[in-house]
Amino acid sequence: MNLTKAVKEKYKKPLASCTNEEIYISLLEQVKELAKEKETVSASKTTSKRKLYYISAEFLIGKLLSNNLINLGLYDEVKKELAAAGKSLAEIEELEPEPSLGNGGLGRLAACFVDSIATLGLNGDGVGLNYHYGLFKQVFDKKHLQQETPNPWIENESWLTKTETSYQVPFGGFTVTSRLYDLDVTGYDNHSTRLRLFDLESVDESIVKDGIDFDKTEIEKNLTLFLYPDDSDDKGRLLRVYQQYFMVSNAAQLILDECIARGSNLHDLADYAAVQINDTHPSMVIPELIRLLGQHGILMDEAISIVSKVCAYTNHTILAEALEKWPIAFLNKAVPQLMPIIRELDNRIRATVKDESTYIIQNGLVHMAHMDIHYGYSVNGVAYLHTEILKNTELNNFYKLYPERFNNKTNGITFRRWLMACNPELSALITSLIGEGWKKDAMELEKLGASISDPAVLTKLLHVKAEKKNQLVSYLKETQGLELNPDSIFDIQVKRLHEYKRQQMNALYVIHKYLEIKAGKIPKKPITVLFGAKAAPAYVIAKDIIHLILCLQELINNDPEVSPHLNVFMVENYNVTLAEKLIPACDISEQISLASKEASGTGNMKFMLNGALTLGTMDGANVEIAEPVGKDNIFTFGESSETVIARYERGDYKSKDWYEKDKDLKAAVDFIVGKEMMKIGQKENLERLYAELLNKDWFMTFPDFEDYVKTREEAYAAYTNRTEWAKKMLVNISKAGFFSSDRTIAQYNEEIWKLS
Ligand code: GPV
Repeated sequence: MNLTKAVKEKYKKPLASCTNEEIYISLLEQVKELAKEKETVSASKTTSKRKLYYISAEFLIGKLLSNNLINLGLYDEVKKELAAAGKSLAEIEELEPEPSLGNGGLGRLAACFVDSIATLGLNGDGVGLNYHYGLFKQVFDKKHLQQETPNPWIENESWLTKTETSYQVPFGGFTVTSRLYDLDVTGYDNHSTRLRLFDLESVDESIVKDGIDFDKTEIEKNLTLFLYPDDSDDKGRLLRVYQQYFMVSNAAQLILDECIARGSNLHDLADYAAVQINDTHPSMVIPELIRLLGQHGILMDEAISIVSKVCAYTNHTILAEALEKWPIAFLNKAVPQLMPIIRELDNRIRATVKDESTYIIQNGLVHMAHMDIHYGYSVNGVAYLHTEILKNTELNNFYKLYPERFNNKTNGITFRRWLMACNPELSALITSLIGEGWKKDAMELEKLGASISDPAVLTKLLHVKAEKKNQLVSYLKETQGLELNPDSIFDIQVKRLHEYKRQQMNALYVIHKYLEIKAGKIPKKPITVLFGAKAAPAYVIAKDIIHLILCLQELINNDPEVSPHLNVFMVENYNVTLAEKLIPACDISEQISLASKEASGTGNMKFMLNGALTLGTMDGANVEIAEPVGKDNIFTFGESSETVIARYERGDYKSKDWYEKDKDLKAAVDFIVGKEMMKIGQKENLERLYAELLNKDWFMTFPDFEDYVKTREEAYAAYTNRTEWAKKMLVNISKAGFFSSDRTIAQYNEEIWKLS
């Protein structure tokens, strides 16, 4: 790429005289063109007849400029060219809006997967929706409460390319027209693929009023405005059904069109297409494909058997409330054409399967996962422990019916974004030690083990960490006005706010530490506790937990006795961009979900890769991190998943008993409604949270509290031995190779998709 020449042609002036906006737009155009070329090359190179369609309601792709430059091998060159003209690539990157087309882990996983599909040169696309505002932007108000505002990301110049493809999507009583936008996804040093995002032709941004409010009944205008509208009321839930059907009907029409164009007669569809259903949001693709095959003259028996060879389902949670069940009335209203097919699918199960708990329709509700499992050829969990729990507990009734369908695919992350792009300093150190091979084969990171006793390497590693901490300090000062102490332990918990992830337990620790410092017990090394989390707009307790943390931030950081030793910050609007700054700067990674509840976690992998040590429960992928790094290089605590599952089964958990038994815990919990907090915070929020913990504590923070405090102290103590700590960092980095999404995707392909 020759940027100087490109801007000369476009703006008739030298690079040095261009504004950052002009350069950004020029870069965007250049990169888009190059990605498109790679796309054409990849498509012509592929030998696979079978093509993967990864359908997902979320693709949390993050900013694309740097990532694309890295994958195209242009990053260093462009950076230099810009620097020579007195321009900073980092400043230009700041201009790019982040497309927030996902909520959290599930959406980010889908984005990592598309990156790996492109890198491995697999014949596959991602298919989803083009939300205009994506997830809301989070702001904290003066009362220390979360507010939500729209987060527009589509500008005149964007990564999207409008295509000629458009479909009719029928709903009960009306039909809408769609439009496909493509977004090229570059793979590392090789291929490229596409994200296919469907939009609504009649979408109308002007109906968004106050904050993120809009008329939820105006489907013809609102369908692709927001990701996951507030689903706390029936109107929102119904809109969700409309969105899901819009997504899968478009996907199904696209799949059939493409397969026919590539030579399929539809009877052989399974030779041409594999569909991965990313959790249950795209589940209606099963009846929709059956319906469309029917329109092509294929009878029900055969259509069902074809679709069952095409569709595979990934489960991402065991939380009962997250397993989607739609009222028949909703489906009858939104998509009446699907209900007879869903009934037929259910009747066939009723005729052959005795176990009623597996039926698709029960008590007026359609169980989406049940449909996926009966009519898909593969069911996978996302980490070893999670898949075991699915097989032995949550989905045991299905496992007994179809043991051969169940398999595990432990999640992974793309090392391009989560190491090369966000931490070039560490990447360079790694390359200087073991060469470039790790960039294509992440398992080569194991070679770092050879440097474990090399003091010069350990010193460099600590220097990189210190440098990343300094960069974070400047960034948060500039962008959010936060004052962090770079010479403190950075202890970070960033992820969606959810009770099962237990940010409240971390906050209780903070209170405990505050009380200790007040009583004169000073920590050896200052501690900075960082949180980043959005709460679903209608999730009351989650918002109360944010309130608690923001009040603690106010109290602690302004207390001259405490703030030299302990600081607390909640960064505003945590998103992919912030994650890329926070993760490389982290010393201790908080992965403290209640054992059995976090299906996998993927932040845990990103932190490990960047040399943070995990403080975590034996949950999700933490289990698979603990195994290879060994007990000296991770801090685990808390009850086992067996103990937790058994207590839920007995149903005899009483949080108050634990509270009465442990005086430190009691003091921390009482502090929530004590006079210091009441002065800063809102009585209603604090009292509600206090009552919730004392009377319910559904995710059992109290039984784990004592061990959590003890283990966290051990981690802080270990930190003071810098050489030993650096060794632990190095072990973590060297064992991270398994968590590359290239490995995950290779396994999906070998065991599920079987693209040649
Ligand atoms: I279901 N996950 C998510 O982010 N959103 C969802 O709607 C559902 C699951 C997450 C899980 O909570 C994580 O444990 C997991 O790592 C991630 O999906 C990717 O599998």
